[in-house]
Amino acid sequence: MIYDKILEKKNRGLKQIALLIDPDKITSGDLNVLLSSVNETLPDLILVGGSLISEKTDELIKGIKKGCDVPVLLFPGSSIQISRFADGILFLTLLSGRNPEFLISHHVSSAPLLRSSGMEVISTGYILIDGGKVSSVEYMSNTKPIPREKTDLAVATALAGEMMGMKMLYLEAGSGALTPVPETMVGKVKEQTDVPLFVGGGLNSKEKIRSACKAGADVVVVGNAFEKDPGLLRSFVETVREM
Ligand code: 1GP
Repeated sequence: MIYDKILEKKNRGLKQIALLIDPDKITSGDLNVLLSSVNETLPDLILVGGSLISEKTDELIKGIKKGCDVPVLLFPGSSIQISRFADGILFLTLLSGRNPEFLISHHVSSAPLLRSSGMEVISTGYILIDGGKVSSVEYMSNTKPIPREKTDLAVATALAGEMMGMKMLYLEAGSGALTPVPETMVGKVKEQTDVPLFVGGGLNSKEKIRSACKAGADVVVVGNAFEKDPGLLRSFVETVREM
């Protein structure tokens, strides 16, 4: 099971890196470059998802599965972004928001399909933090992010998610965030919770990745930086392995 592996690495104190691929943003040329780099560097996870529904998702996942053995998890923007070709799904609940669509509606709509697909479903508390500009998540979900300085609110939200039984937590500054989730916030959430902690949004340099890991992220997620330069994968994976 993918979750067991994530947990096991976390418990051994190993930092992990997930490569996020947006089906609408990747070209087949870039995918080939990325996949050959994936096979050399072996990131821990590949996440597939974006803000819009893409007809390319199935083909993209089939291509990834054919080209490498890294587990592929869906990172869906809504219940209709599900592909049965993935190994599993981050079953996201947008805990920072107050929009019932993203707290329960999409879950109900997609549950029967997920059950029949047989894919691994990993319940994940998704917490949006202000990353310095309006993110796609904020806009599409019609919810407000937690302000950057409200560490106590982020901690309380994360705690609530863990108490509700969520198996992982995800602090998200939004794709292309101007500033990643503040280190103090990552640190405090880490201090107060036990489940694996994902951190993503705006992690576009080795320094930022190192800081997120040091602050307490168990898994760092990178999307944009690889879209701009697939060649960065190697140095980012190496940075995480050196932690
Ligand atoms: C996943 O949204 C992030 O959490 C990815 O952010 O595209 O900025 O790396 P970037």
